[in-house]
Amino acid sequence: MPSLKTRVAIVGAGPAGLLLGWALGASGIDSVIVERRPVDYILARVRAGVLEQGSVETLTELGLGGRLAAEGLVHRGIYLQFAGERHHVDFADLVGRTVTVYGQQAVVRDLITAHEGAGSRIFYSADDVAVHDIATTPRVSFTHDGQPHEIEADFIVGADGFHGVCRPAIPADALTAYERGYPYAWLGILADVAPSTDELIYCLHEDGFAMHSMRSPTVSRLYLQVNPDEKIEDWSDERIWDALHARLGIDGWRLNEGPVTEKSITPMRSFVVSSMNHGRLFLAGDAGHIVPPTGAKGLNSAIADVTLLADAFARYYAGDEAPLAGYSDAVLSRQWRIQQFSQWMTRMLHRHPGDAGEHRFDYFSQLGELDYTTGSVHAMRSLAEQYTGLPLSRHSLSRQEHAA
Ligand code: FAS
Ligand code: PHB
Repeated sequence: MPSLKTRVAIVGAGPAGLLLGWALGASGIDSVIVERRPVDYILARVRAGVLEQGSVETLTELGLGGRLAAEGLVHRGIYLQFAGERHHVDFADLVGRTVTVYGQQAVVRDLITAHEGAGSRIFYSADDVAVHDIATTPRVSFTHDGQPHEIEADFIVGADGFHGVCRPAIPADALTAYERGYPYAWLGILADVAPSTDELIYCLHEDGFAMHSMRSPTVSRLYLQVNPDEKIEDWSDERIWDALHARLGIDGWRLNEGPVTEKSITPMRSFVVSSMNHGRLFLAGDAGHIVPPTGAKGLNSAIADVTLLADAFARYYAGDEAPLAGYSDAVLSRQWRIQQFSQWMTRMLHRHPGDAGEHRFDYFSQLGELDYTTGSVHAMRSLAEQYTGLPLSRHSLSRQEHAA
């Protein structure tokens, strides 16, 4: 059986795994990535759309900012829309930070291009991937082109997403999972049409949530709240556009329609596992936590985990073991702030099933929350601080001394 040796064996070539491999390489730390899907499948996945300022800085510092700078759409803020009115929340004015619209698909494409240029060791289309002896002498076994392979490593990183094999390899008595489901899902479309807005619109309508995002000056990305048991084949393009017009339409504004090139329904969950480390196995990204996409935190959390983990490995090999030992605590501390923000945005902006008729207390309470949030500079500053990206550590949270 072909056997490989490396410092860090990474399972998963999504954004977390690819970025970790690249960041480790930048620190001179050898790694091997093992991915079950073919590379074309990974490049075709659509998913997230917004990068926090910190994520843009991380990618740029690692030499991955070329196309991002040329094609990324820098946004000063977002719109919150409710009760027929659209309110702009200007992050740049409020906290001096922006976000960049640059799809996860583009981030992954840039990473794969960089890895190919560097001759990185990435096994795509790997079958029967399994991890072994994660607390002692870690190994990853898999089949590639019909041949069995084994990687001996100092460490394994599970960047294999929510349905991967690494988290389940941690003994059940060493893990605690915290989970919350939501009684709705997102139907998302990509459409070949210029966006009808300059910045993202998050909208609470009596019929449900809707969002207008984008991927470029010629491609729109839009979402609708639907029931979690909906089937995408029951949603014709016409039915989708009708619902988007009904929910997003306001006086004096028009939603442009165009050919729908992709549509899918994504369930929603909040999930965190503790700990993010067992023995010589570490988890990063969706393998360790999931958020509903309303706060645009999934991809950004994965990038934040990798930033912490790559730095911890660099310090470990330089003789300082503390950051690696403290990785899980550092990630989980920040992740619970991310979970809270994502849950807050989700509950504020989605219609709650059962909250209907004249007794729709939740709906009017949400309108009150949105009215306060868009009417108070303090509330908007809190939203802006969280949406544009909380610092990696709590100690750097902004602390404005209260006026005496
Ligand atoms: P990923 O799931 O992206 O990558 C894991 C990789 O591991 C995959 O390539 C998988 O094939 C591989 N893998 C799995 N099992 C394996 C095994 N046994 N062996 C080897 N490889 C294995 N976030 C947002 O912020 N906004 C959004 O709008 C948004 N939309 C989303 C829509 C969908 C349908 C999904 C599923 C997620 C969405 N997310 C969104 C969240 C998403 O962007 C994730 O946060 C992001 O992909 C996390 O990256 P990774 O941790 O690398 O996990
Ligand atoms: C997207 O463009 O896909 C997107 C943007 C913001 C979100 C979720 C998804 O909160």
